[in-house]
Amino acid sequence: MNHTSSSTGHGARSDAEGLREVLARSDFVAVLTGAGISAESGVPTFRGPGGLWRNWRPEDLATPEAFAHDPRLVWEWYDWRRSLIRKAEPNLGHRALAKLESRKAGQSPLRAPANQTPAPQCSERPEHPAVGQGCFTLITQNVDGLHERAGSQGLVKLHGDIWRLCCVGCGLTERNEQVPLDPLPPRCRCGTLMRPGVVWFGEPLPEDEWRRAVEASRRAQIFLLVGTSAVVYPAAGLAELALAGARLAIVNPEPTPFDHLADWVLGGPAGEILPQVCQ
Ligand code: BJW
Ligand code: ZN
Repeated sequence: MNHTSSSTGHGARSDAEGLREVLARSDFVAVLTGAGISAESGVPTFRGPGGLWRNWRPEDLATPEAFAHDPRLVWEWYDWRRSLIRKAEPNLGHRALAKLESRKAGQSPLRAPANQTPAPQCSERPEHPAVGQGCFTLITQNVDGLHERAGSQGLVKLHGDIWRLCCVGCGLTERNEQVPLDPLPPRCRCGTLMRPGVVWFGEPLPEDEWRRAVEASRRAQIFLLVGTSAVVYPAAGLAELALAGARLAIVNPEPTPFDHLADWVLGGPAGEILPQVCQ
């Protein structure tokens, strides 16, 4: 189905063609994705029909207190999710964003002409500190690794990575792709339990990732909010930051709290809409 009708009730546009043109013309593009972009890969979302929080309470599974109280239960839940994610493949939505990133890196306004030494990318210039690859920044709340597997390079990961473990005591992190996991979390060499390397409720976001996300959102000319309910902060606040100078576009089959502020609301699945707008 082609989601290209003209406008929504509150005046936002819904034409994929118009958004495609603006994305193609913009030098600074930021995208914030959430669980919905992986839904078509078979990874469950958190909220809404079929969402994880329909069957489990976040405070029992996604807080440091929950892990301290019942590490085995939390570990089992993450083991189950890892087994679902292991079977999943990146979909057309992930791939469209990776393609747009590589196209934007090629046409960066900071790039030197072909016969000169290449200019440093945004991240190497003091006036354009780390914003990812070229002037396109993909920020994700997802921990599933599907953006990386689709080829995204300069990804900003706000909520960590389900394929990493982190020591509760000394903070050491390590990659771990074992599926299934052992029934109990392993101990770090310092003797403390390892936990999933993700950000739980009540925990701060990784500092460097957050700084990159804020910079990219402030600089953006167009900010895309894809597959997120946009209710979890501080991530959702990036759209508010961006709105000071950027046009906002939303890709989501369901309404979000930002729809009334958006220039585009494309109401449909990311796997259908992103390939149309990221061409
Ligand atoms: C499709 C689709 C398709 C379907 N195509 N779309 C006010 C009150 C109470 C608390 C707070 C408050 N303000 C802030 C807080 C704190 C809290 C918070 O925001 N709570 C709110 C929920 C109320 N935030 C935090 O605690 C954060 N930390 C913090 O604030 O720290 C402060 C601090 C500072 C200094 C020191 C100490 C602390 C941390 C938040 C961490 C969130 N963690 C989780 C789990 C991550 C690990 C894991 O995966 O297990 O992150 S919760 C969960 O929600 C996960 C997600 O990344 C996050 C966002 O969800 P997302 O991605 O938006 O998914 P859904 O399911 O909500 O939405 C999916 C959407 O897709 C839907 O809209 C669908 O319609 C759509 N969709 N199919 C496109 N095919
Ligand atoms: Zn340790």
